[in-house]
Amino acid sequence: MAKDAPVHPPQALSAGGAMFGKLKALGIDHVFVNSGTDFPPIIEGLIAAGHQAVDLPTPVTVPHEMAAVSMAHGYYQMSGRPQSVMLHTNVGLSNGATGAINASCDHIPMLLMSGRTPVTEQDRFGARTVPIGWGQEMFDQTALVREASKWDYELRFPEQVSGLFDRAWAIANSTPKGPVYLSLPREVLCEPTPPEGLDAPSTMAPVITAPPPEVLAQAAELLAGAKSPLIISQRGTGTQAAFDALSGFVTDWALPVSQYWANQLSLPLDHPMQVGWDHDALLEEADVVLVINSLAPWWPDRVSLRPDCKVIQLGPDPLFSRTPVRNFRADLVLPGETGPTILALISAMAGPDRQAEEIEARRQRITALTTASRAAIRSRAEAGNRGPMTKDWVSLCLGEAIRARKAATGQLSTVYHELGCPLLPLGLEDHLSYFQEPHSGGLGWGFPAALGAQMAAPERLVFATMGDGSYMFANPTVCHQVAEALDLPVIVLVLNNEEWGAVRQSVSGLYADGLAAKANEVPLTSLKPSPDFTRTAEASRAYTESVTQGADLPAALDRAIRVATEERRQVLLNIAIER
Ligand SMILES: Cc1ncc(C[n+]2csc(CCOP(=O)(O)OP(=O)(O)O)c2C)c(N)n1
Ligand SMILES: [Mg+2]
Repeated sequence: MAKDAPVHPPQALSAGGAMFGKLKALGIDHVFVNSGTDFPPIIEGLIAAGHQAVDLPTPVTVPHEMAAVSMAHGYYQMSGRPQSVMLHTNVGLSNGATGAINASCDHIPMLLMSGRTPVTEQDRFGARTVPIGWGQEMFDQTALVREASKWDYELRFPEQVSGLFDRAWAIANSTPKGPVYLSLPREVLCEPTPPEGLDAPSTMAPVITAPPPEVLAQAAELLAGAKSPLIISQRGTGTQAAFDALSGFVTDWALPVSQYWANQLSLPLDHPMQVGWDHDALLEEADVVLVINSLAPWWPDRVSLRPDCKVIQLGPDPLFSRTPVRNFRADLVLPGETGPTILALISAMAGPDRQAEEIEARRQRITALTTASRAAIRSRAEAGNRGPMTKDWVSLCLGEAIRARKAATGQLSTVYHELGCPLLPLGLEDHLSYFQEPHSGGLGWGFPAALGAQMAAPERLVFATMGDGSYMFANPTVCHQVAEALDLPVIVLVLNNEEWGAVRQSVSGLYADGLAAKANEVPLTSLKPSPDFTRTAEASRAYTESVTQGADLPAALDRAIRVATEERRQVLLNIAIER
């Protein structure tokens, strides 16, 4: 933020102001804020800190809490830099709770804070003034997000700011990473804070775990000796280095990789070992399965493993200890940050012998399989070029636009997906090119997460693709306002089928021959009449188009990309999708 001329001599900052400098010292660039009447010491303190020329993070005003938390989520995904979020008491926190559940599920570190309504009724600076002081008091405010937090506490005394923030930061960044929560009572925020430690980075280092070398060696032996191996990877490779290395490694050893329900890309979609999503047949014959950071690597009710199959689980929390029931086999576990652990496993594979002939035979078999499946995906997507069109057709066109842009200018793209563009027809190639909603599925995440990602990577093209239901969950007026305020030229694709299609499909999935499967109108799923979403976006001066015919989509995408890159203006395409 802009700093006014320093005022001398500096006054001790209140805890409300001191927090900001501390956040910056911890390496936090932004505080995503939705403020309230408990914020006077925070806002007053922020200005005072500016007057004292304290180095501060950029405060970002976000008019809904779900958007604020999800922006921090997207920012971290793109940059690897944890951010902070500051909300208003219990009511602001409950609006942000779904975002915290999503962040926790996706292992996204962040410092989540909300004010606590004054506990005192009089005779103390900061005490209650208006009826909400009583109305917003809770016995256990933290309970709203405790299950989504790795650690939580309340700031009890102003001199705790530095130490507690160090601890919060170090725990959030420890393996497995995740949100931490601190509540901030108004009276404490009003008190002067001793300066010690406020301008220093954390005195505590995060705990980064790594698998023991002997377990890595065992895993490498298993994988090298496998006749029918399978890798399942849902949450990406963690780092660019691991993304590149995995690609070469699975070619070298002819290891098929399934991206079943993936919410990040682990392997380029045109890679010969990339078997897509439908892995049941390979899984049933597998003798060794390597599960890379996958919460739900297969559908246990549909597919069973061979009794002698060995499963290796790799990732920041291989047993997903925060999930109450998850009984996937784990004969060997490789705990650690995904990127370095993949690299360590690849190094360990230099040890065992290779069955060269077997590997070559497998390579040919898997390559034939994936060549055929890519052709099938493409022709199915092409068949969706109708009016209204299929989501697969939108993915195919978007993928082509993204590759054309990269070829012409070198510009990279990222696609956010929330019931939006399906992964496989996109044909994406790059690390960080794809993010789907976390497996917690708290909708309303995609649009604001894309805004956060665009903030972190202004040089990228960022597409927020989502269903019409998901778009409405995202508080679209809020997201468009933020996009305009922060000059974020995100391209929004609303895949509009005028319904909650996923809910309808879930009914006919469970009751295949049931009444809903045969009904024309399924109760509790219609979103008709569909609002004219272009006008919601135009209210914040977005460039918009409605696309009803599949054949018109490629040109509309070209125009969208031109507006976003040349005018740096947000775009919304309202795309008619068949039911
Ligand atoms: C916050 C939240 N509320 C409700 C749901 C339940 N839910 C899951 S999918 C879905 C429908 C999504 O509709 P849309 O975005 O239009 O995608 P479509 O399936 O129609 O393509 C709903 C309501 C959820 N996941 N999250
Ligand atoms: Mg829909």
